[in-house]
Amino acid sequence: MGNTKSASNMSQCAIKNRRRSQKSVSEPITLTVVDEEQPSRWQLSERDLAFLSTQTGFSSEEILRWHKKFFHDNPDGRLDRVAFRQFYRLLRNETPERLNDMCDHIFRAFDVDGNGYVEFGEFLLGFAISSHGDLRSRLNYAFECYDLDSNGYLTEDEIEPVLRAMYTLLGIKHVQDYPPEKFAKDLMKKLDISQDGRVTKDEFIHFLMKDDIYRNTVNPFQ
Ligand SMILES: [Ca+2]
Ligand SMILES: [Ca+2]
Repeated sequence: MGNTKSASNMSQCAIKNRRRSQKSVSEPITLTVVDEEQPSRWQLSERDLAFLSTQTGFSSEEILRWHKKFFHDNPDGRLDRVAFRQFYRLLRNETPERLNDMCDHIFRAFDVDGNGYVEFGEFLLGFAISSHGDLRSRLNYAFECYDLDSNGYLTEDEIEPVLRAMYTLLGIKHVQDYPPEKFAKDLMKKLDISQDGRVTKDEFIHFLMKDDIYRNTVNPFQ
């Protein structure tokens, strides 16, 4: 690594439980890379690397490449919404017109601690899980995209605008044939088993694990 900084100055990985919906059975462990003293000159220790590698499945070399690119493009080590759009767009083969609206919802899913920024650890873990994770893990991230107020439940008025962004992402042309508000109503009926007007993460994941027709439109992480 060639890193001569003392261990106390190096980045520290802090494992945090997600702040949302504590009862889900599929809560992923996540991490934040923190260096309060020198946020613009973060370094990854061997320990950080090993931890990130275990969590994401990326090799140390891959993580170092990500790290270099991330900090080159974002010297303060974190992405706000605008920077997130620009960086995330590099990874998805979509035009900005299709991706931008959905990007803001994906941002919310990646910003696990809800501080308004996606830090390097959040980004790497979010990207790894949402693109390479198993279906349950990807749906776990998808749920966070829909939970606009991050209270652990979905309501119909949260589902509709995110579906609208999904229509744009998917390039669905004849929106009037099956408008997002109608889709949201139908989806809500399928999801809300207990019929109390709100959908838990377990209900969301359970239904979409089984129904690939709905899933193909609902899940941004195919
Ligand atoms: Ca964050
Ligand atoms: Ca909610």
